This record gives sequence, C-alpha cells and structure tokens, in this order.
Amino acid sequence: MKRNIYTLILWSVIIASVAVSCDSDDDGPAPVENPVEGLVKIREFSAAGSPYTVTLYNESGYLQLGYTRVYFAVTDRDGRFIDNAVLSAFPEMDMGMHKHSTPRAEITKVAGKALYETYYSFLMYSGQGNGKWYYDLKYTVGNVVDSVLDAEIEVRNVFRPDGTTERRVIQPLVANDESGQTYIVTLVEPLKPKIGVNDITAYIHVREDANTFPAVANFRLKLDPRMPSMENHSSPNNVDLTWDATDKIYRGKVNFTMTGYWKLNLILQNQQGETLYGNAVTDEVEASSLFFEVEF
Ligand SMILES: [Cu+2]
Repeated sequence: MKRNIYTLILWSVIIASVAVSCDSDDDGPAPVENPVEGLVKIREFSAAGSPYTVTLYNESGYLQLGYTRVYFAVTDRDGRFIDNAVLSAFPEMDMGMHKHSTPRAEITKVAGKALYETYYSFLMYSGQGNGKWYYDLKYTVGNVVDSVLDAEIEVRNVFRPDGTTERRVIQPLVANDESGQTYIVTLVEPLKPKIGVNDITAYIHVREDANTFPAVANFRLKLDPRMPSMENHSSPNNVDLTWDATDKIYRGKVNFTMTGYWKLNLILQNQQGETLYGNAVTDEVEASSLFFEVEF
C-alpha cells in the first residue's frame, strides 16, 4: 500500500514537471481572444484556391444606406485568425449607364486584435435606381496576394421605426458657391439616441470623381434640431459639429428633450465660415435644405 502511494507521488511529480517544462518550452503567443466576439457575420470572401478566407462583420449583420462600419477577419484553413494581413477594397454601384463608388476610408488594423476595420458612407441602397452594388476585395498575407472581384453585396435602405418611411441619414449636395463642388454629408452618431444630450458625429466628403471622395477638414455643421409635430420646437444646449482632426470626423452635441421624431437641421459652412448649403429655421421656414432624421 505504502509503496503504491510513493509511486503515485513519484508519478505526480513527473507529470507536474513535464507539464511545467511543456509550458516553458512553448514560445508561441498566448491564445488570443476571439476577435469577432459580439460581431455578426455579413458574408465571406474567398478567392478560388486561396489558403485564406476573409469574413465581413459588423454590429448589425448587414450593410446599410449612409454610415456603415465594418470589420474584417482573415482566417487560414485551420480557422486561425491572421493578424498581419493587408486589405483593400472597392465598392462599386452598377446603375446600367453609369457606375460609381462611395465615400469610404482605408481598411486599417484594429489595435491589439486580429481584426481590420473601415467604414462606408453608402450613397444609395441596393435596387435604388435599379443599381446593384459589387465589391472588389484584395488581401495580402505574407507572400500570398489574393483578390475577389465583383462579389455582389446588399446595401439596405434605412427606415423610421414604422419600418416603411425612409429616414434621411446621408445627403449629397451641390455647394451654393462658385465652386459647384459636390459634398456628401453622412450622419454617424447618435447610433442609439436617448433622452438628453447625445454625441452627434458626421462625415463630410467631397466628390472628386465617381470613385474618389476624400474627407473634408475644418468645415462646420451648424445644428438646429426641431420637432415638427410639436410646433417645431427646438432644444437648449446643442453644440455645432466641428472637425476632430484625431478621429477625422465632425463632433457636436444634440439634446433630445423628449422621444419622438426629430429633424436635425444643418447649415454647411466652409473653412472661412461661408455657408455652402442649408438655411436657418424660422417661423416661416420650417426646415433647412440640409437635414437628417432621428426617431426613437
Ligand atoms: Cu447608384
């Protein structure tokens, strides 16, 4: 009996030391957390014969008109997440006689995660003007360069809570100055509006050609939120949207004093403070020609 106990202790010591040495010999990285936890898959892209698959995700599981943030995960055949990939993509809408892309950013790595991200400001939804969206995706991992071309993607329209009335979340406009430039203003936040002061953010892009829409810096969006159903009342303590050079976005504050339908009237001003588009709301003029809609 006693001898068996000694044997057992001996084996325990051996097993423990093997386990320890296995640990210390393993120079590989610690197991990483799942980088796509909490995200919903939109679709996969994989070039024929490629050892890698790129999967597109975001919070909702779909692309939509206006602002859509997206994430990309790159996996190998064993499902391991690749953290040194380089991705680029080109969305294009085919409208028969005419093709165009949409305002967007480069695809960049998310710090500390095997995940990549960008956003799109989709100018149109799938089916609008009989158009269809296609996506070209190029991905590089080490020496492997693969691409997927002309993958059809679906971009959904955006509705008010009734599910049928369109909600304005993006507005292309032609500046009322001699430049005649086309700008695209995109509402980003509030993504989850609440009663009280909300962060409001927006992008402004300028159209250089059908495929090129750089972000515009140092403009201003004057903000006047109104409730048309309640004598067009406004709210106190709103803050105009100004350029945040770090995040390359326009930031302000919008105060929703109650739930319901709000029209966010805006005036677009250039670096010199000259009005390029939009108008003040008055007793006679119920809305600006530049506005977004929020309802909650
Ligand atoms: Cu289009």
